[in-house]
Amino acid sequence: MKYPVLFLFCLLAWRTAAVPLPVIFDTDMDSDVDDVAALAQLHVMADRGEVELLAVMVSGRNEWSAPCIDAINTFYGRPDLPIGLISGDRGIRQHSNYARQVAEAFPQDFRAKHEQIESAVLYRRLLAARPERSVVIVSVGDMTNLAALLDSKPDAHSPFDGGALVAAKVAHYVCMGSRYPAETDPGNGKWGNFRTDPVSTREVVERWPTMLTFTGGGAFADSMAIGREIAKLDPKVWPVSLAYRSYFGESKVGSVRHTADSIAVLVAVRGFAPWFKVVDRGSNHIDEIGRNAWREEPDVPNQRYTSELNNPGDARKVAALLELLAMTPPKSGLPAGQK
Ligand SMILES: [Ca+2]
Ligand SMILES: [Ca+2]
Repeated sequence: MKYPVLFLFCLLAWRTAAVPLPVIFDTDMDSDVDDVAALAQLHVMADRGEVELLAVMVSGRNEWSAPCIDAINTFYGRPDLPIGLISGDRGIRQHSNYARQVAEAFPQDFRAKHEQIESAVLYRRLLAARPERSVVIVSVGDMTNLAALLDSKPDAHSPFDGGALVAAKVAHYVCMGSRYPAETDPGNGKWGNFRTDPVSTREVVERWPTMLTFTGGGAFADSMAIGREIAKLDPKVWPVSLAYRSYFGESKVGSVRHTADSIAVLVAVRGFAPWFKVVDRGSNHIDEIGRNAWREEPDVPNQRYTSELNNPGDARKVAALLELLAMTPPKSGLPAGQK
């Protein structure tokens, strides 16, 4: 991919916010590989002063997801970033074509050194310590942990129950899930984030008390696919390259993959302008197997979605930006002796 010089300049000159946005990233980090690019992009945005990354939560039951996350965090110079494990009894285990490979190939100490803590408890501890309406949550996996958070009871961290704690401390929740305006697949497939744990999905969508932005997948995210350039990086140096190569190698999907999770990160940190079209009238309805439909009535003021570009011709530009972010070296430097 060739980037025009002016475009590169615009990317790198992106205005840095005065105060980094405090972000908690909630990911399945198992079946699909776009979670890896999304986490890499958050780290790069943290290096640039746009984001303060507070924690990463794991929403699935694959035992390699957390060690893989720790390996990526370590690569970006944040080896002790807290990682929360799946909360409660719900949720599923999905296979991963990359999580174990990354966890075993790169330095990480998740099982040896990290606190083994459920996400709902970690959310409570982190939210209780932050200012009012300050934290941004981005979920790019199952909604299991967020349902457990809403259901949580007062504890040593906060006298509030989960719903009240979220209402007090969360400014904005950006949720990558499903397709818009509706997902109508009649099958029972466990895909798209809403179908993996539909009970939790319904609970979170019905009860979330602060601004909730949904971002779509499907053709929208396919139009901004990345991975071809990432996979050219040395997989012995770059976890993101090993992840994409492992994913492409075994799944035979091809040399690019959609950016559903990256789009959610971009919207959460940099907002909708200039690319993303917003629909704010209406509300999201989830059926018993986790299919969704956006309805104009009732209009729920704190729900909105984006699943379309203002100008579809910008898809290549957005993809180039996302791929470049995922390929930006850590501020802490590449591992010693490697380029
Ligand atoms: Ca670690
Ligand atoms: Ca995901």
